[in-house]
Amino acid sequence: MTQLGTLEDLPQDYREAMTAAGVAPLWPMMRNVLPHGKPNPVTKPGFWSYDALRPLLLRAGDLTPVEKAERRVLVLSDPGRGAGAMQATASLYLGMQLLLPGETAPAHVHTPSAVRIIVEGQGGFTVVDGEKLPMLEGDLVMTPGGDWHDHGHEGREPVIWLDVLDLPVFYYLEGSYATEGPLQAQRNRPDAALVEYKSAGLVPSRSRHQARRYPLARFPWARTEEALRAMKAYASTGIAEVDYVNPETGQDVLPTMGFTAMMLGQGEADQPPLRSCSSAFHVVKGRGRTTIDGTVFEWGPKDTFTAAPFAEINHHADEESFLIRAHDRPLQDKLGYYEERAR
Ligand code: GTQ
Repeated sequence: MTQLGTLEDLPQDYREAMTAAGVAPLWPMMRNVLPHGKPNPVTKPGFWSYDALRPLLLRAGDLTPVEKAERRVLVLSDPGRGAGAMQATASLYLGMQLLLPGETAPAHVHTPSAVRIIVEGQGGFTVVDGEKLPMLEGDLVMTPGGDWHDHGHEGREPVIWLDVLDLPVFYYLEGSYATEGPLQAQRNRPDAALVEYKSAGLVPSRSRHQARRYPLARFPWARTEEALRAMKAYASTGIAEVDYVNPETGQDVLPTMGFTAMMLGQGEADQPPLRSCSSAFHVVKGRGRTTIDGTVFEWGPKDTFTAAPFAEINHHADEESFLIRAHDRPLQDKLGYYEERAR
């Protein structure tokens, strides 16, 4: 590899003249902006135990009424970016949100998309463009960018969910903004998971039905688990994995973010290929440990952990385990560079 010139190689008066002219030499920074072979991520592996987050979140419920918060959320900060970072990886924002019985989180619409993975509680719901979506443990509930949404709670215990947003991408583009509005009128019917998209492989007849851009906004966990168990029962080797897709197109559920549910049997290990996307793993059920670039995380139910692009990931399940992996592979596919490298 050629040794490139440094800033110190240049005379002081020339450096000052460049600064005054508002320019900088590329060559001392060449390997920073274009490292060889693979990127050099700022993102570090992160781990958030639910046992640590839960009491902090409940305390936020005492300290800050929802009217003062709009969204009562603790953001999971990437250790590589440090305390206060509003992101978990370069592209993924993760936040734990609390809604107490009787509360509502007001309606708004924004450019980033949000996906909720329900962690605990009963009676919570999200309204997306007038469709009322129940939030049951493990469900994946989508709020695509540009869709009005508000949250409500008809139950008796706190409801907690994990928000996964592509907000860092929109923020980087200086394209992150929201509009507020009144609570939405709810259509008096169950959501599309219970009406139009009850069975894999069956969609409303195309001659009569105009599909929406995001036809299915809730993926009930019970169906995901059932699909994974069936595949696992007949798999000769390896873990079972399913991708969440738009039932009308078969494509990823959102333009930027993808979601994959995984089932590992008791005692089973998994060594995924090195992927160019970053990942956030949320444990729906089970126990095990995952090594990410040499850091070992012991995980249990409702814990969350992250991996940077091209991280070396080794999973081991001590018990039968179910995880949901959020990632930015759909965005990287569109940018034309998603890559998997064999190990
Ligand atoms: O529920 O609409 O964690 O707008 C961050 C921004 C949740 C939400 C977040 C949001 C929301």
